[in-house]
Amino acid sequence: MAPLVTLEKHGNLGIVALNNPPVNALSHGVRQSLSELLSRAFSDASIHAVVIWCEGRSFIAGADIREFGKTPLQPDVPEVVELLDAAKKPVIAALHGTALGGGLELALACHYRIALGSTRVGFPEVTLGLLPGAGGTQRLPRLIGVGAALDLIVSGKLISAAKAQGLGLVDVVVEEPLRASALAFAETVLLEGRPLRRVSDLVAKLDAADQLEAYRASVAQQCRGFLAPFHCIEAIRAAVDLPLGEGLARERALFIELMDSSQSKAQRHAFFAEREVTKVPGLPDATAARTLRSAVVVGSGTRARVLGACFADAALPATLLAGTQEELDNALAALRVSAAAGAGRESASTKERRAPITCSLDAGLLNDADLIAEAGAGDVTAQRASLGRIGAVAKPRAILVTAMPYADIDDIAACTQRPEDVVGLHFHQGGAARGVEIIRARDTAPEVSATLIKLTKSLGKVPVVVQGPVGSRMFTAYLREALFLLEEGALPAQVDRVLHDFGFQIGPFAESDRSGLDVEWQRRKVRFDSLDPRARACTLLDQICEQGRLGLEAGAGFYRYDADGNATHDPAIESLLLRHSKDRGIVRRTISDQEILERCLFSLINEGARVLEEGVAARPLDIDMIWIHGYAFPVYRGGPMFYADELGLASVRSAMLGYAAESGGEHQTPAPFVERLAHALKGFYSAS
Ligand code: 3H9
Repeated sequence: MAPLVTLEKHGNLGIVALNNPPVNALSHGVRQSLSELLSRAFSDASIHAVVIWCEGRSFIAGADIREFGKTPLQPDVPEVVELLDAAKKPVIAALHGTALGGGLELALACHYRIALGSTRVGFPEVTLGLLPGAGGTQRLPRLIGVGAALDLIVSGKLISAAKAQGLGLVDVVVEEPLRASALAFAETVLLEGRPLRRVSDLVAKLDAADQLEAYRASVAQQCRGFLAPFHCIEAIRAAVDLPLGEGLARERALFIELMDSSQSKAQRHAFFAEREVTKVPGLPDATAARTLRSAVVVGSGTRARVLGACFADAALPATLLAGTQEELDNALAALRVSAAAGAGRESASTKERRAPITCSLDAGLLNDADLIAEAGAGDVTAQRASLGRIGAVAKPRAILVTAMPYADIDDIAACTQRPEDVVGLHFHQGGAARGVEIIRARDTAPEVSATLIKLTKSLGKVPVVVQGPVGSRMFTAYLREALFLLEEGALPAQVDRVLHDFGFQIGPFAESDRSGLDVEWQRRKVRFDSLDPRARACTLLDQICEQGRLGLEAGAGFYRYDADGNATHDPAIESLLLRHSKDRGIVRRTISDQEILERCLFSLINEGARVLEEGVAARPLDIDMIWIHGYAFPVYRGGPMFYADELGLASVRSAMLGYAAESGGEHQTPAPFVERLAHALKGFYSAS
């Protein structure tokens, strides 16, 4: 195996090179060799300046996240950073790819930083529930000012080399080849006798006395529930208030607090799950994707336009197939409106990649498209018939996509003569969220799933391959419990507040209104015969929908909405609830926030357990990714299945049994999988 770090001499320059693929993370082995070779270079009198650079596609992308939560091994990252800070000869960091977190902290302790133009730098620690813990919060505000440091550290965003140079974070942007440019730069530093510029010698000053408080207030809403952003602000405060040594100690204490927090554990879990989720069991990494040159979306309504826009954004030219001239005109007008709304808000790369999206009445287009999505049928029967017709005319190996979130995918695939080409696709939140479910049927060909993974990943989405709808199925169980709480005595605003306080952006009723109550109502009608007696008798959704209150778009649902879409409590809904409870013989009672939270979440978790047991989702991380990226489940709780494991399934089970005994409902009966795991004192993630 190639050494992780090497020291090479080039005249009077020392080149310390890291080689720890894929991203040169600062693993224990790297830290050990790096500090040994840096010490050697610093004590070698024939070396006058040192260049640090990395092999492979990137400079150092940070500490090795896989080591977090394990016994720390020396030297740690701060020790290596301090070694650099104390260097008595010029040290130049040569950046390319990404220089992130601990990697950027290391570069900040060097005297000069040069970078290729394509480099991106940043402190993404906050996205892992952490803060830069190797001097980043102390050195960055000293170098680029408190305001810019707050923006970079609290947002966790990456910036370009040009922007970093503008901020004074990077000294020079250089051309390829980086190594030669770095050596030339080091020679210039020596020739010109440039001083050792230590960031630690600078002073961090506030722009205004209340700058930190004002910043905290400005991010309070956006960072609600998260610990790390506020710890970042406190650490930056220490850079202003304290001498470097004390500031570093304060940063360390705050870092350790976060590292030990349940939030960081959950966010680190989410980081790895996001990378694991596309390594689908039974779908070899090397599965070749089919070539896609054009897509046709059958339909011209909202669902069809969302799909068409996603395909176009993924560089796949898309045509919406309208049924009538009027539908075509409406679709074109809607496309123009959304193009105008998006103009100016999208990045240059999005604009550059986007393929055209058009609308047509020509059904002949179906014969030649590589991908055909059915998004026009109003119900499952129509969907089956339409896909059957499409399957008969589409060319061989064309992919047939169904976009009906609650349809049985095997049943739909069976309506075509080519089930291997059929797959379901569901973009959460109408394409606005990162979550996407790729629903494969029993016979879906592996390369069909691989094609959709590739397509959706190119959009920056988090695709999850499942065997049937997962998110919508679990949402139904969650909403069902929330509806039971309404008939027992709660009001929509109370339930929504409790789930919002837990960390969801919005609660189940506001969420249902936003996505349109007709979706859930339709699903209820399709499944009515299989519902348990209590769910059948809980007709609240039917009553509300029958009044035309179909949610936000209709101006009323569980709430009433003003012209700007702001929700208000509606006395009509309260009267409806009182009447319904009375008719059902239910004596309304005061329900505690804890009961609301537990019953809603445990219903969600319980349905997740069934989904796993039936093999509809292969792994708990699939469900967690769907809920974090599709339903804004708070990432700092790691997703419903991770959260359940953190609570302990034995305690989830006993709380559920308690509620089942009180309300006499089957709905709070733990799923057999929960029972088994709870008895074995295992969790979803330690099931096997
Ligand atoms: C830190 O630095 C703390 C310090 O302040 C203080 C310390 C005291 N460690 O994302 P990709 C793996 S915290 C370990 O698919 P891309 C990743 O799991 C750290 N492993 O590639 C994947 O593995 P696999 C601050 C890591 O090109 C593989 O590398 N830094 C790390 O789409 C490829 O990753 C960060 O938070 C790591 N640091 O994106 C940066 N990074 O192949 C986190 C990646 O087994 N990393 N891996 O699935 C990233 O944001 C992206 O990986 C990056 C590349 C942009 C670098």
